[in-house]
Amino acid sequence: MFPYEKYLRLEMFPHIWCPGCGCGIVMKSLLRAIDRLSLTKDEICMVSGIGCSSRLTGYVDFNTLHTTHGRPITFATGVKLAKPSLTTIVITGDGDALAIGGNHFIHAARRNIDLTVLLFNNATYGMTGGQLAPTTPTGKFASTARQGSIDPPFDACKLAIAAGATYVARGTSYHTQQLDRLIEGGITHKGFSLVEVLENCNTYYGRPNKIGLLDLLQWEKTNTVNAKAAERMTPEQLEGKILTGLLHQSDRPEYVAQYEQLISRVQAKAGATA
Ligand SMILES: Cc1ncc(C[n+]2csc(CCOP(=O)(O)OP(=O)(O)O)c2C)c(N)n1
Ligand code: SF4
Ligand SMILES: [Mg+2]
Repeated sequence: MFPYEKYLRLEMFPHIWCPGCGCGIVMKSLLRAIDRLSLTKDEICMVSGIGCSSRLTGYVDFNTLHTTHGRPITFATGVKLAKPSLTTIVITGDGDALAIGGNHFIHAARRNIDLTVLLFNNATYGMTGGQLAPTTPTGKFASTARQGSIDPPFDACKLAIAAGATYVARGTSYHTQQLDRLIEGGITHKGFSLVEVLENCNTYYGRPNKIGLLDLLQWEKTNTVNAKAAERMTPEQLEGKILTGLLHQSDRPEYVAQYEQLISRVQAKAGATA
């Protein structure tokens, strides 16, 4: 049995998550990935925004910052610039990262700043009662889309790749072993990493859409295909499927390292002219 307690602030329990919520599954995956990397608690800083998923930083025993809605990447950027040795992980929801925080998401990817963004995509604003998110599939119901959404949803991974992210992966709360590896890969990658996780909000997404918890998990299983397996499939077989696994990895200069070089250059120049 994995010793989750080792990484938890048990005094903060019971947690706020509904029975069956995907957030706990993803948190456990994150803890297993960290354990496999043999990182000490002091070497990690986790920064979250506001939302059910963002509540995670209260429960885990690392350096943690629970910040404001849409701004965890901003705070994490400050942490990383001030102390580059910290492995800095952003815990964020689909509303937090892609709606109110969308601009910060794009520009951190563009800068290729060495953060790992763990994006909990439950296709809704869970914490505030199931409003329409930029990830809610067209036609689905939400508390602000009583007749079904007419909005097309974002693909967070495509957005991150287009903006310049250098590690982009997608997992689900159903495929937990795959998710462990994707998170591990994101943390070890030097540069902006996105790990999007399709997870369930059985309360505020499932209920208005009349989808029970098991069917939500079944959906994650049957509607996703690993990108490697997809290479051997026909367009007809891939129709309607969402790709999971490592979707993109590239190598280009990381922002904090460049910033430190810039400071050294300026200091050397100032020293030479003093
Ligand atoms: C500036 C600001 N605007 C709005 C809110 C209200 N609010 C809190 S959480 C949230 C949405 C959360 O959705 P998401 O980020 O997807 O997280 P989830 O709860 O689904 O995990 C909103 C709109 C807020 N706290 N602050
Ligand atoms: S409202 Fe949804 S996201 Fe929030 S704890 Fe409940 S199931 Fe999870
Ligand atoms: Mg959400």
